[in-house]
Amino acid sequence: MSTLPIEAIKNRSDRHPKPSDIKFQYGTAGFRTLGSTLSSVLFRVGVLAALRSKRLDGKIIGVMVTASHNPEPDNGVKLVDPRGEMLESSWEAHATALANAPNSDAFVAAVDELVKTAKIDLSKPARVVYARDTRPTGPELVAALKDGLEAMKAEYRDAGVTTTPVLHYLVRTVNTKGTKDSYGEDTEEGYLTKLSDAFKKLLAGKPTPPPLLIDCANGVGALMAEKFKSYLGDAFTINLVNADIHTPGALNSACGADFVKVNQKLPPSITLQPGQRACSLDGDADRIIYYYADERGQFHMLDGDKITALVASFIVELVKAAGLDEQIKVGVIQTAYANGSSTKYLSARLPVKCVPTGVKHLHHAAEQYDVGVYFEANGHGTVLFSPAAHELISSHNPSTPTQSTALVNLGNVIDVINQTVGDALSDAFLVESVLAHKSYSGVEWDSLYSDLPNRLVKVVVGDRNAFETEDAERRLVSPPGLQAKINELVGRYEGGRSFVRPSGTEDVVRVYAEAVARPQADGDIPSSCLLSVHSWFLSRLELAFRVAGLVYDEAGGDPLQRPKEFI
Ligand code: 16G
Ligand code: MG
Repeated sequence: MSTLPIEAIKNRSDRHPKPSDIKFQYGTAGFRTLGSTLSSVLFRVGVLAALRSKRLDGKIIGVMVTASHNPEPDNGVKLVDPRGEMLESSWEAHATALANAPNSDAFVAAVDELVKTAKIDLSKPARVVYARDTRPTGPELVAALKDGLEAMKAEYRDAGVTTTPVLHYLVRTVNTKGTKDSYGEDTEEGYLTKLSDAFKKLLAGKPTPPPLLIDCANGVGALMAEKFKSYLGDAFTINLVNADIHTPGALNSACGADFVKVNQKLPPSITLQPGQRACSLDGDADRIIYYYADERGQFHMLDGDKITALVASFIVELVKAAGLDEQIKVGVIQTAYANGSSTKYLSARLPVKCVPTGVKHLHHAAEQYDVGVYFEANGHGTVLFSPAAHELISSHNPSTPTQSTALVNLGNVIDVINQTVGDALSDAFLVESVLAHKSYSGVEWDSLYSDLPNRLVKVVVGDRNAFETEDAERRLVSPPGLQAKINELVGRYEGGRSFVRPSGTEDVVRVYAEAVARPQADGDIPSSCLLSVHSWFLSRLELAFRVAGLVYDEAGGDPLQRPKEFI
Protein backbone atom coordinates (compact mmCIF):
# COMPACT_ATOMS: atom_id res chain seq x y z
CA MET A 1 0.00 0.00 0.00
CA SER A 2 1.55 3.28 -1.09
CA THR A 3 1.61 6.29 1.17
CA LEU A 4 1.17 9.98 0.51
CA PRO A 5 4.31 11.78 -0.75
CA ILE A 6 4.06 14.13 2.21
CA GLU A 7 7.41 15.89 1.78
CA ALA A 8 6.87 16.55 -1.92
CA ILE A 9 3.39 17.93 -1.27
CA LYS A 10 4.57 20.12 1.58
CA ASN A 11 7.59 21.54 -0.26
CA ARG A 12 5.64 22.38 -3.36
CA SER A 13 2.67 23.67 -1.39
CA ASP A 14 4.98 26.21 0.27
CA ARG A 15 5.49 27.77 -3.17
CA HIS A 16 1.75 28.44 -3.38
CA PRO A 17 0.70 29.92 -0.04
CA LYS A 18 -2.99 30.43 0.55
CA PRO A 19 -4.01 34.11 0.79
CA SER A 20 -5.11 34.43 4.42
CA ASP A 21 -8.00 36.79 3.72
CA ILE A 22 -9.87 34.70 1.15
CA LYS A 23 -12.35 31.92 1.74
CA PHE A 24 -12.63 29.84 -1.42
CA GLN A 25 -15.71 27.88 -2.37
CA TYR A 26 -16.18 25.22 -5.01
CA GLY A 27 -19.49 26.44 -6.42
CA THR A 28 -21.66 25.69 -9.45
CA ALA A 29 -18.81 26.49 -11.79
CA GLY A 30 -15.90 25.28 -9.66
CA PHE A 31 -13.62 27.84 -8.00
CA ARG A 32 -13.93 31.27 -9.55
CA THR A 33 -12.52 34.61 -8.49
CA LEU A 34 -9.72 37.07 -9.30
CA GLY A 35 -7.12 35.06 -11.24
CA SER A 36 -4.17 36.58 -9.38
CA THR A 37 -5.38 35.02 -6.10
CA LEU A 38 -5.79 31.46 -7.32
CA SER A 39 -2.30 29.94 -7.32
CA SER A 40 -2.82 27.96 -4.08
CA VAL A 41 -6.19 26.76 -5.32
CA LEU A 42 -4.72 25.47 -8.59
CA PHE A 43 -1.90 23.66 -6.80
CA ARG A 44 -4.39 22.00 -4.49
CA VAL A 45 -6.75 21.15 -7.33
CA GLY A 46 -3.81 19.35 -8.94
CA VAL A 47 -3.46 17.18 -5.85
CA LEU A 48 -7.22 16.69 -5.64
CA ALA A 49 -7.56 15.71 -9.31
CA ALA A 50 -4.87 13.07 -8.82
CA LEU A 51 -6.73 11.71 -5.80
CA ARG A 52 -10.03 11.67 -7.68
CA SER A 53 -8.40 9.70 -10.47
CA LYS A 54 -6.92 7.20 -8.01
CA ARG A 55 -10.32 6.87 -6.37
CA LEU A 56 -11.81 6.00 -9.76
CA ASP A 57 -9.25 3.35 -10.58
CA GLY A 58 -6.96 5.56 -12.67
CA LYS A 59 -9.67 6.88 -15.00
CA ILE A 60 -8.64 10.17 -16.49
CA ILE A 61 -9.98 13.31 -14.77
CA GLY A 62 -10.26 16.67 -16.49
CA VAL A 63 -9.24 20.07 -15.15
CA MET A 64 -10.40 23.21 -16.96
CA VAL A 65 -8.88 26.58 -16.14
CA THR A 66 -11.42 29.25 -17.12
CA ALA A 67 -13.78 31.86 -15.79
CA SER A 68 -16.16 31.56 -18.72
CA HIS A 69 -18.17 34.76 -19.31
CA ASN A 70 -16.66 36.62 -16.36
CA PRO A 71 -14.32 39.60 -16.81
CA GLU A 72 -10.79 38.97 -18.02
CA PRO A 73 -9.01 39.45 -14.65
CA ASP A 74 -11.12 36.63 -13.18
CA ASN A 75 -10.14 33.05 -13.56
CA GLY A 76 -11.26 29.73 -12.19
CA VAL A 77 -10.94 25.99 -12.26
CA LYS A 78 -13.32 23.08 -12.39
CA LEU A 79 -12.93 19.34 -12.41
CA VAL A 80 -14.45 17.00 -14.96
CA ASP A 81 -15.44 13.45 -14.03
CA PRO A 82 -14.67 10.41 -16.23
CA ARG A 83 -17.68 10.50 -18.52
CA GLY A 84 -17.08 14.17 -19.23
CA GLU A 85 -19.62 15.29 -16.65
CA MET A 86 -19.25 17.73 -13.75
CA LEU A 87 -17.44 16.64 -10.59
CA GLU A 88 -19.64 14.51 -8.32
CA SER A 89 -21.29 16.82 -5.79
CA SER A 90 -19.94 15.04 -2.71
CA TRP A 91 -16.41 15.96 -3.81
CA GLU A 92 -17.23 19.67 -4.04
CA ALA A 93 -17.01 19.85 -0.25
CA HIS A 94 -13.63 18.06 -0.34
CA ALA A 95 -12.40 20.61 -2.86
CA THR A 96 -13.55 23.48 -0.67
CA ALA A 97 -11.94 21.95 2.42
CA LEU A 98 -8.56 21.44 0.70
CA ALA A 99 -8.60 24.94 -0.79
CA ASN A 100 -9.15 26.56 2.60
CA ALA A 101 -6.48 24.79 4.64
CA PRO A 102 -4.58 27.78 6.05
CA ASN A 103 -1.04 26.46 5.44
CA SER A 104 0.93 23.54 4.01
CA ASP A 105 0.78 21.43 7.18
CA ALA A 106 -2.97 21.87 7.42
CA PHE A 107 -3.25 21.05 3.72
CA VAL A 108 -1.33 17.79 4.09
CA ALA A 109 -3.51 16.89 7.08
CA ALA A 110 -6.65 17.62 5.02
CA VAL A 111 -5.36 15.46 2.17
CA ASP A 112 -4.59 12.65 4.57
CA GLU A 113 -8.07 12.91 6.02
CA LEU A 114 -9.62 12.76 2.54
CA VAL A 115 -7.60 9.67 1.63
CA LYS A 116 -9.00 7.96 4.70
CA THR A 117 -12.62 9.07 4.47
CA ALA A 118 -12.91 8.48 0.72
CA LYS A 119 -10.99 5.19 1.03
CA ILE A 120 -8.53 6.11 -1.70
CA ASP A 121 -6.09 3.41 -2.72
CA LEU A 122 -2.88 5.38 -3.26
CA SER A 123 -1.26 2.58 -5.22
CA LYS A 124 -3.67 3.23 -8.11
CA PRO A 125 -2.43 5.36 -11.01
CA ALA A 126 -3.49 9.01 -11.33
CA ARG A 127 -4.24 10.41 -14.78
CA VAL A 128 -5.30 13.94 -15.55
CA VAL A 129 -5.90 16.00 -18.71
CA TYR A 130 -6.06 19.78 -18.40
CA ALA A 131 -6.66 22.80 -20.58
CA ARG A 132 -7.05 26.54 -20.21
CA ASP A 133 -8.80 29.39 -21.97
CA THR A 134 -7.08 32.56 -23.23
CA ARG A 135 -6.95 34.53 -19.97
CA PRO A 136 -3.61 36.20 -19.15
CA THR A 137 -3.42 34.49 -15.74
CA GLY A 138 -3.86 31.06 -17.39
CA PRO A 139 -0.18 30.06 -17.87
CA GLU A 140 0.77 30.86 -14.28
CA LEU A 141 -2.23 28.98 -12.93
CA VAL A 142 -1.52 25.97 -15.11
CA ALA A 143 2.05 25.96 -13.74
CA ALA A 144 0.62 25.80 -10.20
CA LEU A 145 -1.71 22.98 -11.26
CA LYS A 146 1.23 21.03 -12.70
CA ASP A 147 3.10 21.47 -9.44
CA GLY A 148 0.21 19.73 -7.67
CA LEU A 149 0.09 16.94 -10.24
CA GLU A 150 3.83 16.40 -10.07
CA ALA A 151 3.77 16.33 -6.26
CA MET A 152 1.36 13.40 -6.61
CA LYS A 153 3.39 11.82 -9.43
CA ALA A 154 0.29 11.93 -11.62
CA GLU A 155 0.49 11.20 -15.30
CA TYR A 156 -0.84 14.23 -17.13
CA ARG A 157 -1.72 15.48 -20.57
CA ASP A 158 -1.74 19.15 -21.53
CA ALA A 159 -4.59 19.86 -23.94
CA GLY A 160 -3.31 23.41 -24.33
CA VAL A 161 -5.50 26.43 -24.98
CA THR A 162 -8.90 25.09 -25.90
CA THR A 163 -12.60 25.34 -25.13
CA THR A 164 -14.33 23.85 -22.11
CA PRO A 165 -16.42 21.48 -24.27
CA VAL A 166 -13.31 20.14 -26.02
CA LEU A 167 -11.80 19.31 -22.63
CA HIS A 168 -14.99 17.48 -21.61
CA TYR A 169 -14.93 15.63 -24.93
CA LEU A 170 -11.30 14.59 -24.39
CA VAL A 171 -12.03 13.20 -20.92
CA ARG A 172 -14.87 11.06 -22.24
CA THR A 173 -12.99 9.84 -25.32
CA VAL A 174 -9.86 8.87 -23.39
CA ASN A 175 -11.92 6.91 -20.87
CA THR A 176 -14.02 5.12 -23.47
CA LYS A 177 -11.23 4.46 -25.97
CA GLY A 178 -11.34 0.94 -27.39
CA THR A 179 -14.60 0.09 -25.58
CA LYS A 180 -18.07 -0.41 -27.03
CA ASP A 181 -18.97 3.03 -25.63
CA SER A 182 -16.18 4.74 -27.57
CA TYR A 183 -17.11 8.38 -28.00
CA GLY A 184 -14.64 9.21 -30.76
CA GLU A 185 -10.93 9.90 -31.29
CA ASP A 186 -9.32 11.35 -28.17
CA THR A 187 -7.82 14.38 -29.92
CA GLU A 188 -8.93 17.87 -30.86
CA GLU A 189 -8.81 16.73 -34.46
CA GLY A 190 -11.10 13.84 -33.59
CA TYR A 191 -13.54 16.34 -32.13
CA LEU A 192 -13.41 18.63 -35.17
CA THR A 193 -13.87 15.70 -37.55
CA LYS A 194 -16.71 14.04 -35.65
CA LEU A 195 -18.83 17.19 -35.35
CA SER A 196 -18.16 18.60 -38.81
CA ASP A 197 -18.76 15.25 -40.58
CA ALA A 198 -22.10 14.79 -38.85
CA PHE A 199 -23.07 18.39 -39.60
CA LYS A 200 -22.18 18.06 -43.28
CA LYS A 201 -24.24 14.87 -43.50
CA LEU A 202 -27.21 16.64 -41.94
CA LEU A 203 -26.92 19.46 -44.47
CA ALA A 204 -26.51 17.16 -47.47
CA GLY A 205 -29.27 17.62 -50.02
CA LYS A 206 -30.54 20.80 -48.34
CA PRO A 207 -30.01 24.32 -49.72
CA THR A 208 -26.73 25.68 -48.32
CA PRO A 209 -27.61 27.85 -45.29
CA PRO A 210 -26.63 31.52 -45.35
CA PRO A 211 -23.21 32.27 -43.78
CA LEU A 212 -23.37 32.51 -40.01
CA LEU A 213 -21.80 35.42 -38.15
CA ILE A 214 -20.26 34.19 -34.90
CA ASP A 215 -19.34 36.58 -32.09
CA CYS A 216 -16.52 34.77 -30.29
CA ALA A 217 -16.44 37.05 -27.21
CA ASN A 218 -12.73 37.58 -27.99
CA GLY A 219 -12.18 34.23 -26.33
CA VAL A 220 -10.97 30.73 -26.98
CA GLY A 221 -14.05 29.91 -29.08
CA ALA A 222 -12.39 31.99 -31.81
CA LEU A 223 -9.55 29.49 -32.04
CA MET A 224 -11.88 26.53 -32.33
CA ALA A 225 -14.26 28.24 -34.77
CA GLU A 226 -11.27 29.15 -36.95
CA LYS A 227 -10.20 25.50 -36.96
CA PHE A 228 -13.70 24.37 -37.94
CA LYS A 229 -13.58 26.50 -41.10
CA SER A 230 -11.41 24.11 -43.06
CA TYR A 231 -13.35 21.07 -41.81
CA LEU A 232 -16.65 22.58 -42.97
CA GLY A 233 -15.35 23.57 -46.40
CA ASP A 234 -18.05 24.81 -48.75
CA ALA A 235 -20.84 23.09 -46.86
CA PHE A 236 -21.20 25.93 -44.37
CA THR A 237 -19.56 29.33 -44.04
CA ILE A 238 -18.83 30.94 -40.70
CA ASN A 239 -17.66 34.53 -40.37
CA LEU A 240 -16.02 35.41 -37.08
CA VAL A 241 -16.28 38.69 -35.22
CA ASN A 242 -14.82 39.56 -31.80
CA ALA A 243 -12.14 36.97 -32.46
CA ASP A 244 -9.30 39.02 -30.97
CA ILE A 245 -7.67 36.91 -28.27
CA HIS A 246 -4.59 39.11 -27.88
CA THR A 247 -5.76 42.61 -26.97
CA PRO A 248 -5.71 42.95 -23.17
CA GLY A 249 -9.14 43.51 -21.68
CA ALA A 250 -11.09 42.47 -24.80
CA LEU A 251 -12.33 39.11 -23.49
CA ASN A 252 -16.11 39.22 -22.83
CA SER A 253 -16.01 43.00 -22.99
CA ALA A 254 -19.21 44.38 -24.56
CA CYS A 255 -19.62 41.15 -26.53
CA GLY A 256 -20.39 37.48 -26.10
CA ALA A 257 -23.42 35.41 -25.09
CA ASP A 258 -23.76 36.84 -21.61
CA PHE A 259 -23.70 40.42 -22.86
CA VAL A 260 -26.45 39.71 -25.37
CA LYS A 261 -28.64 37.71 -22.99
CA VAL A 262 -28.37 40.14 -20.10
CA ASN A 263 -28.72 43.34 -22.08
CA GLN A 264 -31.10 41.84 -24.61
CA LYS A 265 -29.31 43.72 -27.36
CA LEU A 266 -26.61 43.38 -30.00
CA PRO A 267 -22.96 43.85 -29.06
CA PRO A 268 -22.03 47.34 -30.28
CA SER A 269 -19.41 45.78 -32.56
CA ILE A 270 -22.07 44.00 -34.63
CA THR A 271 -24.42 45.33 -37.28
CA LEU A 272 -26.89 42.96 -38.83
CA GLN A 273 -28.47 43.31 -42.25
CA PRO A 274 -32.25 42.80 -42.32
CA GLY A 275 -32.91 39.06 -42.18
CA GLN A 276 -29.37 38.22 -41.06
CA ARG A 277 -28.83 35.59 -38.37
CA ALA A 278 -25.91 35.52 -35.95
CA CYS A 279 -24.87 34.06 -32.61
CA SER A 280 -22.63 34.86 -29.67
CA LEU A 281 -20.44 32.43 -27.73
CA ASP A 282 -19.24 33.02 -24.19
CA GLY A 283 -15.59 33.18 -23.11
CA ASP A 284 -15.03 29.42 -22.98
CA ALA A 285 -17.49 28.51 -25.75
CA ASP A 286 -19.92 26.39 -23.76
CA ARG A 287 -22.82 28.83 -24.12
CA ILE A 288 -24.55 30.26 -27.17
CA ILE A 289 -27.22 32.87 -27.81
CA TYR A 290 -28.69 33.31 -31.27
CA TYR A 291 -30.35 36.42 -32.71
CA TYR A 292 -31.47 37.92 -36.00
CA ALA A 293 -32.58 41.20 -37.50
CA ASP A 294 -36.10 41.35 -38.90
CA GLU A 295 -36.94 43.04 -42.20
CA ARG A 296 -36.93 46.41 -40.44
CA GLY A 297 -33.49 45.66 -39.06
CA GLN A 298 -34.80 45.19 -35.53
CA PHE A 299 -32.93 42.87 -33.18
CA HIS A 300 -34.60 39.68 -31.86
CA MET A 301 -32.95 37.30 -29.45
CA LEU A 302 -33.20 33.50 -29.66
CA ASP A 303 -31.97 32.20 -26.32
CA GLY A 304 -31.55 28.77 -24.75
CA ASP A 305 -35.31 28.36 -24.36
CA LYS A 306 -35.83 29.01 -28.06
CA ILE A 307 -33.09 26.49 -28.85
CA THR A 308 -34.88 23.91 -26.68
CA ALA A 309 -38.17 24.50 -28.48
CA LEU A 310 -36.54 24.15 -31.88
CA VAL A 311 -34.38 21.15 -31.14
CA ALA A 312 -36.79 19.17 -28.95
CA SER A 313 -39.59 19.47 -31.53
CA PHE A 314 -37.24 18.34 -34.29
CA ILE A 315 -36.04 15.31 -32.36
CA VAL A 316 -39.61 14.33 -31.51
CA GLU A 317 -40.49 14.52 -35.23
CA LEU A 318 -37.49 12.39 -36.20
CA VAL A 319 -38.22 9.79 -33.53
CA LYS A 320 -41.81 9.56 -34.77
CA ALA A 321 -40.77 9.39 -38.42
CA ALA A 322 -38.34 6.61 -37.52
CA GLY A 323 -41.21 4.63 -36.00
CA LEU A 324 -39.63 4.72 -32.54
CA ASP A 325 -42.05 6.98 -30.71
CA GLU A 326 -43.39 4.11 -28.61
CA GLN A 327 -39.91 3.18 -27.38
CA ILE A 328 -38.10 6.53 -27.15
CA LYS A 329 -39.52 9.20 -24.89
CA VAL A 330 -38.15 12.72 -25.24
CA GLY A 331 -38.17 15.03 -22.21
CA VAL A 332 -37.10 18.60 -21.53
CA ILE A 333 -35.31 20.03 -18.52
CA GLN A 334 -35.46 23.72 -17.64
CA THR A 335 -34.69 25.96 -14.70
CA ALA A 336 -36.78 28.70 -13.12
CA TYR A 337 -35.14 31.15 -15.54
CA ALA A 338 -36.93 29.56 -18.50
CA ASN A 339 -39.34 32.04 -19.97
CA GLY A 340 -42.93 31.23 -18.98
CA SER A 341 -43.96 31.17 -22.64
CA SER A 342 -41.36 28.52 -23.45
CA THR A 343 -42.54 26.33 -20.59
CA LYS A 344 -46.13 26.68 -21.80
CA TYR A 345 -45.16 25.87 -25.39
CA LEU A 346 -43.08 22.85 -24.44
CA SER A 347 -45.40 21.47 -21.75
CA ALA A 348 -48.17 21.19 -24.35
CA ARG A 349 -45.96 18.82 -26.33
CA LEU A 350 -43.54 17.05 -24.00
CA PRO A 351 -42.78 16.24 -20.38
CA VAL A 352 -40.98 19.26 -18.88
CA LYS A 353 -39.11 19.22 -15.59
CA CYS A 354 -37.78 22.20 -13.64
CA VAL A 355 -34.56 21.81 -11.63
CA PRO A 356 -32.23 24.18 -9.75
CA THR A 357 -29.75 26.31 -11.70
CA GLY A 358 -26.45 24.75 -12.75
CA VAL A 359 -25.52 22.26 -15.41
CA LYS A 360 -25.03 19.36 -13.02
CA HIS A 361 -28.72 19.48 -12.03
CA LEU A 362 -29.95 19.70 -15.61
CA HIS A 363 -27.59 17.03 -16.85
CA HIS A 364 -28.55 14.62 -14.10
CA ALA A 365 -32.28 15.14 -14.74
CA ALA A 366 -31.79 14.74 -18.50
CA GLU A 367 -30.24 11.33 -17.91
CA GLN A 368 -33.62 10.12 -16.64
CA TYR A 369 -35.13 10.28 -20.16
CA ASP A 370 -34.42 8.27 -23.30
CA VAL A 371 -33.63 11.61 -24.88
CA GLY A 372 -33.22 14.54 -22.50
CA VAL A 373 -33.04 18.02 -23.99
CA TYR A 374 -31.73 20.68 -21.65
CA PHE A 375 -30.77 24.28 -22.17
CA GLU A 376 -30.60 27.00 -19.58
CA ALA A 377 -32.14 30.26 -20.79
CA ASN A 378 -28.58 31.66 -20.76
CA GLY A 379 -27.69 29.33 -23.64
CA HIS A 380 -25.86 26.52 -21.86
CA GLY A 381 -27.16 23.12 -22.80
CA THR A 382 -27.10 19.93 -24.80
CA VAL A 383 -29.11 16.80 -25.58
CA LEU A 384 -28.48 13.43 -23.96
CA PHE A 385 -29.35 10.10 -25.60
CA SER A 386 -29.53 7.16 -23.22
CA PRO A 387 -27.55 4.00 -24.07
CA ALA A 388 -30.89 2.28 -24.81
CA ALA A 389 -31.90 5.05 -27.23
CA HIS A 390 -28.49 4.79 -28.94
CA GLU A 391 -28.93 1.08 -29.30
CA LEU A 392 -32.46 1.36 -30.72
CA ILE A 393 -31.47 4.03 -33.21
CA SER A 394 -28.45 2.14 -34.46
CA SER A 395 -30.11 -1.29 -34.63
CA HIS A 396 -33.70 -0.52 -35.68
CA ASN A 397 -34.69 -2.03 -39.01
CA PRO A 398 -36.53 0.57 -41.05
CA SER A 399 -39.62 -0.61 -42.90
CA THR A 400 -40.04 2.44 -45.14
CA PRO A 401 -37.68 4.93 -46.84
CA THR A 402 -39.02 7.65 -44.52
CA GLN A 403 -38.05 5.60 -41.48
CA SER A 404 -34.66 4.91 -42.96
CA THR A 405 -33.96 8.63 -43.59
CA ALA A 406 -35.15 9.55 -40.11
CA LEU A 407 -32.85 6.96 -38.54
CA VAL A 408 -29.86 8.23 -40.50
CA ASN A 409 -30.70 11.79 -39.46
CA LEU A 410 -31.04 10.75 -35.83
CA GLY A 411 -27.63 9.08 -35.98
CA ASN A 412 -26.10 12.28 -37.32
CA VAL A 413 -27.92 14.39 -34.75
CA ILE A 414 -26.35 12.20 -32.07
CA ASP A 415 -22.89 12.75 -33.55
CA VAL A 416 -23.17 16.50 -34.08
CA ILE A 417 -24.12 16.96 -30.44
CA ASN A 418 -21.47 17.09 -27.74
CA GLN A 419 -23.28 15.04 -25.15
CA THR A 420 -20.70 15.61 -22.44
CA VAL A 421 -21.63 19.24 -21.77
CA GLY A 422 -23.07 22.37 -23.41
CA ASP A 423 -20.96 23.22 -26.46
CA ALA A 424 -21.62 26.48 -28.28
CA LEU A 425 -20.23 25.42 -31.66
CA SER A 426 -21.85 21.99 -31.59
CA ASP A 427 -25.13 23.68 -30.62
CA ALA A 428 -24.76 26.12 -33.53
CA PHE A 429 -24.33 23.21 -35.96
CA LEU A 430 -27.35 21.47 -34.48
CA VAL A 431 -29.47 24.61 -34.75
CA GLU A 432 -28.36 25.25 -38.33
CA SER A 433 -29.16 21.63 -39.23
CA VAL A 434 -32.68 21.91 -37.83
CA LEU A 435 -33.28 25.25 -39.55
CA ALA A 436 -32.08 23.73 -42.84
CA HIS A 437 -34.36 20.70 -42.44
CA LYS A 438 -37.39 22.79 -41.56
CA SER A 439 -36.59 25.57 -44.06
CA TYR A 440 -36.91 28.05 -41.20
CA SER A 441 -35.44 31.51 -41.09
CA GLY A 442 -34.90 33.29 -37.77
CA VAL A 443 -38.42 34.72 -38.03
CA GLU A 444 -40.09 31.32 -38.28
CA TRP A 445 -38.00 29.90 -35.49
CA ASP A 446 -38.80 32.91 -33.32
CA SER A 447 -42.51 32.58 -33.98
CA LEU A 448 -42.74 29.19 -32.23
CA TYR A 449 -43.81 31.27 -29.22
CA SER A 450 -43.41 34.85 -27.99
CA ASP A 451 -41.25 35.51 -24.95
CA LEU A 452 -42.84 37.18 -21.97
CA PRO A 453 -40.91 40.38 -21.24
CA ASN A 454 -38.57 39.81 -18.33
CA ARG A 455 -35.81 41.33 -16.27
CA LEU A 456 -33.02 39.90 -14.19
CA VAL A 457 -31.18 42.03 -11.64
CA LYS A 458 -28.66 41.32 -8.97
CA VAL A 459 -28.97 42.73 -5.51
CA VAL A 460 -26.10 43.00 -3.05
CA VAL A 461 -27.19 41.76 0.35
CA GLY A 462 -25.46 41.40 3.70
CA ASP A 463 -25.62 37.62 3.66
CA ARG A 464 -26.80 35.71 0.62
CA ASN A 465 -26.93 32.52 2.68
CA ALA A 466 -29.94 34.03 4.43
CA PHE A 467 -31.84 33.27 1.23
CA GLU A 468 -33.01 29.69 1.08
CA THR A 469 -35.21 28.31 -1.65
CA GLU A 470 -37.36 25.29 -2.41
CA ASP A 471 -39.25 23.93 -5.40
CA ALA A 472 -36.29 24.20 -7.79
CA GLU A 473 -35.48 27.71 -6.53
CA ARG A 474 -38.93 29.02 -7.36
CA ARG A 475 -39.92 29.80 -3.77
CA LEU A 476 -38.11 31.36 -0.84
CA VAL A 477 -38.41 29.63 2.51
CA SER A 478 -36.13 32.12 4.21
CA PRO A 479 -35.96 35.00 5.11
CA PRO A 480 -39.39 34.54 6.65
CA GLY A 481 -42.15 36.65 5.14
CA LEU A 482 -40.32 37.68 1.99
CA GLN A 483 -42.03 35.15 -0.28
CA ALA A 484 -45.42 36.47 0.85
CA LYS A 485 -44.35 39.96 -0.23
CA ILE A 486 -43.22 38.63 -3.59
CA ASN A 487 -46.52 36.79 -4.03
CA GLU A 488 -48.41 39.94 -3.25
CA LEU A 489 -46.48 41.91 -5.89
CA VAL A 490 -46.64 39.18 -8.49
CA GLY A 491 -50.37 38.77 -7.99
CA ARG A 492 -50.96 42.24 -9.37
CA TYR A 493 -49.62 41.35 -12.81
CA GLU A 494 -51.17 39.29 -15.51
CA GLY A 495 -48.91 36.29 -16.07
CA GLY A 496 -46.62 37.65 -13.36
CA ARG A 497 -43.86 35.38 -12.08
CA SER A 498 -40.87 36.22 -10.00
CA PHE A 499 -38.31 34.41 -7.93
CA VAL A 500 -35.31 35.25 -5.83
CA ARG A 501 -32.29 33.01 -5.38
CA PRO A 502 -28.77 33.34 -4.03
CA SER A 503 -26.18 33.21 -6.80
CA GLY A 504 -23.90 30.18 -6.81
CA THR A 505 -21.06 32.10 -8.44
CA GLU A 506 -21.16 35.60 -6.95
CA ASP A 507 -21.86 37.10 -3.56
CA VAL A 508 -25.24 38.47 -4.62
CA VAL A 509 -28.90 37.56 -4.79
CA ARG A 510 -30.59 37.37 -8.18
CA VAL A 511 -34.12 38.59 -8.78
CA TYR A 512 -36.05 37.51 -11.87
CA ALA A 513 -39.41 38.88 -12.94
CA GLU A 514 -41.63 38.40 -15.96
CA ALA A 515 -45.18 39.41 -16.81
CA VAL A 516 -47.51 39.83 -19.74
CA ALA A 517 -46.69 43.03 -21.65
CA ARG A 518 -49.70 45.08 -20.76
CA PRO A 519 -50.11 47.94 -18.31
CA GLN A 520 -52.47 47.10 -15.48
CA ALA A 521 -55.84 48.73 -15.18
CA ASP A 522 -55.44 49.95 -11.63
CA GLY A 523 -53.30 52.91 -12.70
CA ASP A 524 -50.68 51.87 -10.18
CA ILE A 525 -47.90 51.82 -12.75
CA PRO A 526 -46.01 54.98 -13.59
CA SER A 527 -45.80 54.35 -17.33
CA SER A 528 -47.26 52.07 -19.91
CA CYS A 529 -43.74 51.52 -21.23
CA LEU A 530 -42.78 47.91 -20.77
CA LEU A 531 -39.38 48.40 -19.23
CA SER A 532 -40.79 50.84 -16.74
CA VAL A 533 -43.32 48.26 -15.70
CA HIS A 534 -40.59 45.82 -14.92
CA SER A 535 -38.19 48.29 -13.37
CA TRP A 536 -41.02 49.47 -11.21
CA PHE A 537 -41.84 45.93 -10.26
CA LEU A 538 -38.27 45.18 -9.36
CA SER A 539 -37.68 48.36 -7.46
CA ARG A 540 -40.73 47.49 -5.39
CA LEU A 541 -39.25 44.11 -4.80
CA GLU A 542 -36.02 45.72 -3.74
CA LEU A 543 -38.01 47.90 -1.43
CA ALA A 544 -39.49 44.76 0.04
CA PHE A 545 -35.96 43.55 0.70
CA ARG A 546 -35.14 46.82 2.30
CA VAL A 547 -38.16 46.69 4.54
CA ALA A 548 -37.02 43.24 5.57
CA GLY A 549 -33.65 44.80 6.44
CA LEU A 550 -31.83 42.74 3.87
CA VAL A 551 -30.38 45.13 1.34
CA TYR A 552 -26.81 46.03 2.02
CA ASP A 553 -26.84 49.55 0.72
CA GLU A 554 -23.24 50.19 -0.28
CA ALA A 555 -23.80 53.42 -2.12
CA GLY A 556 -26.23 54.87 0.38
CA GLY A 557 -29.15 56.98 -0.65
CA ASP A 558 -32.51 55.98 -1.93
CA PRO A 559 -32.43 52.42 -3.29
CA LEU A 560 -35.02 53.35 -5.87
CA GLN A 561 -32.72 55.95 -7.37
CA ARG A 562 -29.54 53.93 -7.25
CA PRO A 563 -28.47 52.58 -10.64
CA LYS A 564 -28.90 48.86 -10.72
CA GLU A 565 -26.31 46.60 -12.12
CA PHE A 566 -27.86 44.14 -14.50
CA ILE A 567 -26.29 40.77 -14.79
C1 16G B 1 -22.58 28.58 -13.68
C2 16G B 1 -23.24 27.36 -14.26
C3 16G B 1 -24.40 27.75 -15.12
C4 16G B 1 -25.36 28.60 -14.33
C5 16G B 1 -24.65 29.76 -13.68
C6 16G B 1 -25.56 30.44 -12.69
C7 16G B 1 -22.13 25.33 -14.91
C8 16G B 1 -21.09 24.72 -15.78
N1 16G B 1 -22.30 26.61 -15.07
O1 16G B 1 -22.01 29.37 -14.68
O2 16G B 1 -25.04 26.58 -15.52
O3 16G B 1 -26.38 29.12 -15.16
O4 16G B 1 -23.54 29.28 -12.95
O5 16G B 1 -24.85 31.39 -11.99
O6 16G B 1 -22.77 24.66 -14.11
P1 16G B 1 -25.41 32.05 -10.68
O7 16G B 1 -25.63 30.96 -9.66
O8 16G B 1 -24.40 33.04 -10.29
O9 16G B 1 -26.71 32.69 -11.06
MG1 MG C 1 -19.00 29.26 -20.14
